Amino acid sequence: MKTHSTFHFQLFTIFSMLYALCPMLMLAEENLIKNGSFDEGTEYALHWERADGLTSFFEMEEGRGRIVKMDTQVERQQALEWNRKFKDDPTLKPPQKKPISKKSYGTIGGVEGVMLDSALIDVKPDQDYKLTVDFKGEGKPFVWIKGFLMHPRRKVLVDAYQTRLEPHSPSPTEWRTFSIGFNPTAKSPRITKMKVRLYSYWPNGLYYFDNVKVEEITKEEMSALVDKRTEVH
Ligand SMILES: [Ca+2]
Repeated sequence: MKTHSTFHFQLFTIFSMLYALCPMLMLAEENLIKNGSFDEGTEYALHWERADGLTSFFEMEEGRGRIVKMDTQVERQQALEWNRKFKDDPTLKPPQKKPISKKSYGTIGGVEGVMLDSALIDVKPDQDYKLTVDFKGEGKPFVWIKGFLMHPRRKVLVDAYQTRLEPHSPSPTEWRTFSIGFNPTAKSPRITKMKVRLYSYWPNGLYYFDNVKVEEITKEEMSALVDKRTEVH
């Protein structure tokens, strides 16, 4: 009998612990973007495109671990050439940045902009999502959600949906958190994959990103976010 009750007590303890852990486990699984904090990985952030070391950087910041920094004040030809070389061989050493004026439109920020993509994730049909990002910088970036569908004949993923988060009141020095709600399949039901694209352009300067998160939300949370978005614009 004694053994029996001990056994029950142990079961009870195990279930209580699991129950207490449950919200933590759910929170830990909530972010659909792999390595949204950029902290996983040794030399560079796993599950993200590689930063090229001239226009985009993985840097460490106290209290945040790894973050993404973008510099859009890089002479355009130099940035484009380096980008091509780096894609062919990411072990090459980045070149010294050529001096260029803050006001010049001959920068990468004046034309193409600087971008960095997450890995692709699955899209659920008719699911509302929330995109959140921490940001500070000298201008307003865009954080895109790019959606893709499988081309029925060519069997390749085709770009077919996009929406973007544009921080309404970013600060150059203080981290702030911004969110939007979105639903990739509301108007494009065949979308099956999506990714996040961090993007900065004008004015020329420095842009910083951290804690990129995409999570599933309820219809109620979605309406609240839509209302908030309408108020801002
Ligand atoms: Ca981080």
